[in-house]
Amino acid sequence: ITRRHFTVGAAALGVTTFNIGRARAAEFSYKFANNLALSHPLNKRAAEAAAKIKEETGGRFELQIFPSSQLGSDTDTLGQIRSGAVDFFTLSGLILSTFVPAASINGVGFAFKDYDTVWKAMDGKLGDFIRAEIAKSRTIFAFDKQWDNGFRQTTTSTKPITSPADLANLKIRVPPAPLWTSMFKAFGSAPATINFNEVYSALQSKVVDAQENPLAIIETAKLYEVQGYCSMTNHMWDGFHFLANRASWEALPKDIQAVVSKHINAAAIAERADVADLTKGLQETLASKGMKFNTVDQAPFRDKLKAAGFYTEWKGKYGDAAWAVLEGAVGSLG
Ligand code: X2X
Repeated sequence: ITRRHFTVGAAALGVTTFNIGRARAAEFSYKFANNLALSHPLNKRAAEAAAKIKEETGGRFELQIFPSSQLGSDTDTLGQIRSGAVDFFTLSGLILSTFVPAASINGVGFAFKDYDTVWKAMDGKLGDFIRAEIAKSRTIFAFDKQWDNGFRQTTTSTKPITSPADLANLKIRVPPAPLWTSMFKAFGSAPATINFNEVYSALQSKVVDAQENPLAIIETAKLYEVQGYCSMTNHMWDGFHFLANRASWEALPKDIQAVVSKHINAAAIAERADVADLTKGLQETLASKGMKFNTVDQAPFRDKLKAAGFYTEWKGKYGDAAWAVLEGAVGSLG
């Protein structure tokens, strides 16, 4: 909370400086919030895009980036993007599902086998379907290109996860989204919903013994400091929608909108490649920091979810039409 007030205060100070005579302030100064460390490729590419947008608009548009949940947790920030208190927000589709239920559909357990399938789906019919559902909210919409979070792996402080039985009764942190809780309940775990900005301390203080995230986050959020095992479960692919508050967006002149969307979508594509590059070397890097890695056979994990009725339940929730779009992209899940 202290940090948050500090940041907002600093932004306000910038405005004050302008009032007492700084040469030129941006005509449009828009806030972009996200939950990741500055070192994550998402923030590096967003900063680069911000510089390009500033240049190409002749300084008329300024993108102010607030990393590391500085403006609040994901749950708080979802409220802020809906009200317009923030203008842009990168959010996992799964968390967005608390407002737009269909947006979690790409997170169904073990749906995606690889990145080729992911980007074909998310830049194609499945992504178009999700973006149309988001747009129906009228208050927010998602830019065309999704940013990568990654394939999620399971870390613990206690033991490696080698079979579904290892997940039984595990106190595992999950992000605030029903699909996550449902999936880990299907495994017999004891999932605890915790926003990302509290994950490090929850692991450190042993409120939970486990969490799951892509390697790029395990590295940039330093989760390896508080987790000893990393099991390559690849149980879900998760990505960030670059969300905009519609009223904020419509307040921009068309030429500025065009420059902003061009650079933001290009940054998303660049970020995907960055995450892929970073991820390649991370198993080795994290192992050198002491994490113990293991691979898993996914088949028994899928079977466990099937037997628990997980796929049937979620097919029912999304509806046959949406489920057909998902299966059209990833193959049969039944
Ligand atoms: O909260 C998480 O674990 C994170 C960072 O992966 C998401 O944004 C869903």
